[in-house]
Amino acid sequence: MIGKDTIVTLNYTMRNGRGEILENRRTTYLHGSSAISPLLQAQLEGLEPGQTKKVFLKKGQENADDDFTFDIVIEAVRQAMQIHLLGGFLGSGKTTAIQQACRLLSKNGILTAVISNDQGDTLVDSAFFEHLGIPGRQVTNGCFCCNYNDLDRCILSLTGHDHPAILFAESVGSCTDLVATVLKPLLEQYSGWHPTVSVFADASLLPDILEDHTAFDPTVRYIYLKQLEEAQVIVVSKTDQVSDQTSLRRLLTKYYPAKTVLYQDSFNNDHILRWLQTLEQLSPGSDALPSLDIDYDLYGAGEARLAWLDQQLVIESPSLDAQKAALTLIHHLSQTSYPIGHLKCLLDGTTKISFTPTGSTDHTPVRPAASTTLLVNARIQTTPASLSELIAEAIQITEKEHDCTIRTLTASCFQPGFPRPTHRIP
Ligand SMILES: Nc1nc2c(ncn2[C@@H]2O[C@H](COP(=O)(O)OP(=O)(O)OP(=O)(O)O)[C@@H](O)[C@H]2O)c(=O)[nH]1
Ligand SMILES: [Mg+2]
Repeated sequence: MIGKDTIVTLNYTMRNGRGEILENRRTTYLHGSSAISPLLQAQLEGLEPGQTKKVFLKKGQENADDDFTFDIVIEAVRQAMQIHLLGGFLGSGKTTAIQQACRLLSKNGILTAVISNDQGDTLVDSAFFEHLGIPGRQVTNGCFCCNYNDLDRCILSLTGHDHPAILFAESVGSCTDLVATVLKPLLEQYSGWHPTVSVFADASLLPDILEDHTAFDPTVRYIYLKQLEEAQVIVVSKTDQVSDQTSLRRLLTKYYPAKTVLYQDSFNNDHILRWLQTLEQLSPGSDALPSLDIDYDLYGAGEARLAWLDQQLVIESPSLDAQKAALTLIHHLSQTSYPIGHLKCLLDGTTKISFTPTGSTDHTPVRPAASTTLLVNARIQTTPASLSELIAEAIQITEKEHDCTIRTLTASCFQPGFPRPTHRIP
């Protein structure tokens, strides 16, 4: 039955006051949104699939310049989706958890989709989701908070085209204050979708962050801690990489005694199902979720300590060493003495290779190839100038070592701008 936050597919014929047909179309919209006239929506309330109705927009109403009638056939009505926001520092395992969740859910016939987000615009994560066949959209050139209207457009576009029952929105890893700037606005707009927020943290890095033994700048650590503070659920990821789980759990209990904490190996199906179940059982509403008390100057300073590099490369090697050369190039980048947030690369549009503050767990088989493409997304605590230098040097050394040619197709290197959220609900 059509009601607030249902997704409606209908066919309509629109006529003017003289009875001439102006439009004859099929459309899908979210009931209660601004996608179509509120007066028309009000006349559709309560209808079921298969029902027909003539609805009216009279001259003068909502600036109509004529009397319009719409003959409507309701084709489908369904409950809108659940939307799960994922936050957490760079490289903490958000994309991996989404990938595994989508795989498991689709096995059960549950449609999923993803919105990726980044300060840049040539994203490894988006290309990777596309390669996996997961319907996706992206919010680029800034975080969800500062581009809330883009996020909203992506949500509506996915609901209209791909009809996901569960939508994951992965926030860029340098972002925090999600509750005030994204979750609460979503709750106001789409309360029926029960939006949730999980914050991921790498099990091997987390103790160093909590105990302040990290190479990251104090302002970057500030962002990390603020992310955890606002979590509805903390997902301590990559627990399969940690031998002493008892100390880890003790530490989390000490710092976050009141939080729901999940210890997760995202390659374990049971762990992913437990995470999804936990999200489903969270009570809707934002009462229990206070907005952060946050110093935006510190937050902005933390983001500005990180440099962003997106570079698309083509490697050509007459001796069929192109893929090997790509791995060598990544290896040289990973050897930097600057603290790595996330160095993530996509080889030939299919294989993702990651280096995080705790190293790499990816094993990439190489095959002989005369040519290969490599997309590099490097998020490293340094300046854009030294990050550009770093990749230029790595390219030069790799070309010599493998007697190959490396061409740059596109490149951008920058610092994130100061965070200015579209909405902030205290
Ligand atoms: N062993 C293990 N590796 C994991 C797990 N979760 C993520 N990883 C690895 O951690 C690296 C980074 O994971 P991503 O999922 O890309 O991290 P992310 O949070 O999406 O990173 P950004 O989008 O850059 O913020 C990849 O090499 C993953 O394979 C896990 O539970 N266990
Ligand atoms: Mg990611």
